[in-house]
Amino acid sequence: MIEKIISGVTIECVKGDIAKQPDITAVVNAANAWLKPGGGVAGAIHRAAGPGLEEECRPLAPIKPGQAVITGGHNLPNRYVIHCLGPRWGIDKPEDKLLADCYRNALKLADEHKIDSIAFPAISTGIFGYPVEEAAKVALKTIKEVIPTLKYIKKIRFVLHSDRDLTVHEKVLASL
Ligand code: AR6
Repeated sequence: MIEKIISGVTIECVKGDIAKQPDITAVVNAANAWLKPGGGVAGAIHRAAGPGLEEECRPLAPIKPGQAVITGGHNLPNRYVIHCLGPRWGIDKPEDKLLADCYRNALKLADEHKIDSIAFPAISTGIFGYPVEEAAKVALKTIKEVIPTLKYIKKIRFVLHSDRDLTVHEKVLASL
């Protein structure tokens, strides 16, 4: 686990499960356009949240790549879920702009809801095929750019699923 403080906001990278972050107010879902339970992060979040989440999501769908929408956390230990649709590598272009939009829009939405802490998975780097190091650079660069505009968020956590993804994000964070 490493952390870095930028303009009073703590950014940290941990290995773990995005659905098991009880000390965080909002967790981010790497969603599909229809906001349905799927594999990976979306599967873990919907399983832990229960069917009420899918029900709340239905009228909000479909969403576009780069977009973010907010719901309650239902049976998750978190008050909110922010659902982002990442770009599919090689399909939704330009991938870097759309991925940056996810992080920017999620942080903006969280701050509008006076959320103090938010946890992100590595959006698009699983089923959507975005190379993890490229994705980590886009994610952390965008977060650094957005931080000066935030009023309420004090903690931003990356929850990585593998040792390799953790190492990549730690390296990019250290070089920020
Ligand atoms: N906690 C944290 N990270 C996880 C977890 C977890 N429980 N499970 C997987 N990861 P993905 P995407 C990592 O595929 O690429 C879904 O089916 C995973 O190893 O969840 O944006 C949706 O329905 C990878 O590094 O999201 C969409 O159709 C990262 O989280 C599609 O997949 C993202 O992997 C979205 O694809």
